[in-house]
Amino acid sequence: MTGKFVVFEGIECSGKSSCLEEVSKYLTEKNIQHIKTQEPNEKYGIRNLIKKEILSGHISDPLTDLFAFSLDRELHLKNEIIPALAKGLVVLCDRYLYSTIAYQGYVQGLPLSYIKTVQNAFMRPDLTLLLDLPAEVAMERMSSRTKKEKYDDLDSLRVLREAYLDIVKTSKDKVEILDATLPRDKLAQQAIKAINEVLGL
Ligand code: ATM
Repeated sequence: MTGKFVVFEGIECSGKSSCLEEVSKYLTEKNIQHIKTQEPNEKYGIRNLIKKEILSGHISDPLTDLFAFSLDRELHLKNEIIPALAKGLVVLCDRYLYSTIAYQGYVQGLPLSYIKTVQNAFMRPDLTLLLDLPAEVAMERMSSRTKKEKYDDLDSLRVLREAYLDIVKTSKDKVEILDATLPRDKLAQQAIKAINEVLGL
């Protein structure tokens, strides 16, 4: 039996991580084996490098960013995601392909066709949950943060929100758009409903 690969996508403060945690709790209650993971990933040192050099704004070159995130993805798939799926586990992943298209394509301006060619080398998820949130609400949620990163401004968030909606419009993947303004428990219920469908529950 092979597992299922479920990805959570959305702009900052859309509640991806907490939704992923709620889904994980649900799967644990149901005795469904799974792993929680994220991109960029911590295990290979690339997340720290990306945070320090790229998300801080120290380096700002779209191609460098594309290849840094792609290297991270290749290692992540090979060492973690594919082995977990082969064991029949559900993989819950915070960010994946659409983040690259949204951030390196729509915000940083790399041609979408080029990014898609690079990204086509990677496996597709069984389900992508897009947590859709207006940029203004994300800004409000972000206001208590002291440390801001590269894309934590209203203009970028607006572009990113529209980018995600645009990407899913033409995507052939299985995607559910969830209303991320909902309270945490209601949002998790929507995510669980979509996952149950994919798991055949
Ligand atoms: P968080 O895991 O804290 O959301 O940060 C990851 C950042 O990396 C996020 N930036 N913001 N805001 C999105 C960015 N990112 C890319 O630019 N391209 C990618 O392919 C991925 C996976 C993430």
